[in-house]
Amino acid sequence: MIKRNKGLANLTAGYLFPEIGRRRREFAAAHPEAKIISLGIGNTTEPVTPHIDAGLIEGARRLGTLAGYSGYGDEQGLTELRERIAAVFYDGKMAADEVFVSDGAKCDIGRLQLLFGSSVEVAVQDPSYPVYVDGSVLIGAGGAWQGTGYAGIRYLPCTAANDYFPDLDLLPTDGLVYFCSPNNPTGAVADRAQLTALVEAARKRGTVIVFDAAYAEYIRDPALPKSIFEIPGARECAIEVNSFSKPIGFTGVRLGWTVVPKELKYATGETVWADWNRICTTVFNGASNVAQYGGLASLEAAGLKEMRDLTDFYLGNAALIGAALGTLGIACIGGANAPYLWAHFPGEASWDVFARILEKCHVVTTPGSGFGPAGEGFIRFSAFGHRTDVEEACRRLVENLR
Ligand code: PL4
Repeated sequence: MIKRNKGLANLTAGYLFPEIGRRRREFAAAHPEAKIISLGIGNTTEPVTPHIDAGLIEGARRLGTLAGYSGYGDEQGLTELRERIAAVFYDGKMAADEVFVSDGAKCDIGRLQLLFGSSVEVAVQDPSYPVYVDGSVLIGAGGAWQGTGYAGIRYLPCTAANDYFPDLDLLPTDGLVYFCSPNNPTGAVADRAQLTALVEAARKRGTVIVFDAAYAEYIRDPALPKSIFEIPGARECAIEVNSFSKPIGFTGVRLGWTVVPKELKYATGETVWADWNRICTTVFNGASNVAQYGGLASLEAAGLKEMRDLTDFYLGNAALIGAALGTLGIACIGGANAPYLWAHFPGEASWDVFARILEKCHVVTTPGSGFGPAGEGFIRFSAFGHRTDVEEACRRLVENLR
């Protein structure tokens, strides 16, 4: 009989977010009267804003006309969109052909593993978005489960003790490090000095940084970098993944991009850019053309204003959650330049706190341990929700967790 992919066999548990959905459904079935509010999965809730929606509608309308119809497009994305992304998010510092439009950051994180194969040593911030670890395990680079983590993954603890920035002496040599800022799940944002140190360390060790900037548009402090490519030397050692999901509510529409600079090379001298182009043209057929017209509209002046207003709205939710946790005396970080808050429940297991909040408040959260061993004892609160739901969730937290 056919053999199972060893990477799949190595995965110990189900993917975190479906597990949260399963526990929520189980609770709802047992308590049909409960009006459950989710501050769990980071899923956008507000309607697509008018100018951007008009871009989507116009994209769909064109497809119904002889002159405007288009079939398969370039796998790398519409030239106009690549140019706009390069201009708006990278100030023209990255060339349009270094921008590869995708169907989302998560999908690109999965495909990126093909560049480096199963023998690369992988490091992740601990805690981190689970796709970095699970994707590495799937491709065979993660190794076997060893109690609290995978043998082939280097977990770089990011805790209050190190200001949520890893010890760079732990970076692998000639390996891969996933780095997310603003961070999911902690909401911590690396400053310029920290990212400069990261780039210097990566270059010294021949390690590639996969920088996940999916929440960059939530940064309000102008001193904080939104892209790794603001840091000198990053062109030689970094790839950036990004997304339209959280800035404009395209979680369901599906649109993102990855930037691969042409200076990034393998030990053998070939460019990573050429291989990424090969992978994209081989196992990807391009993002939806309708989605790309929506993306283009978001990068016009009216769209950028809507993006700012929408991210302000979710940051307003984050402020409410932060205030509620403050009233309860629960220590937390994040929420100021990120849509997540990371709350500490010392001495308690994350899944136990998750269950307590669900039972007492009928509020779904995400257990910190699902993001890595250093997440044990923490709970992530997501700021994605309708304002009335967030207000009600905060009221319940304050009343029932005292
Ligand atoms: C649940 C750091 C959320 N089913 O929408 P994409 O693919 O462009 O971006 C996904 C993504 C990429 N990078 C980071 C992220 O946090 C996310 C989305 N994460 C969360 O609650 O942590 C949604 C999770 C979704 C998933 O598995 O991604």
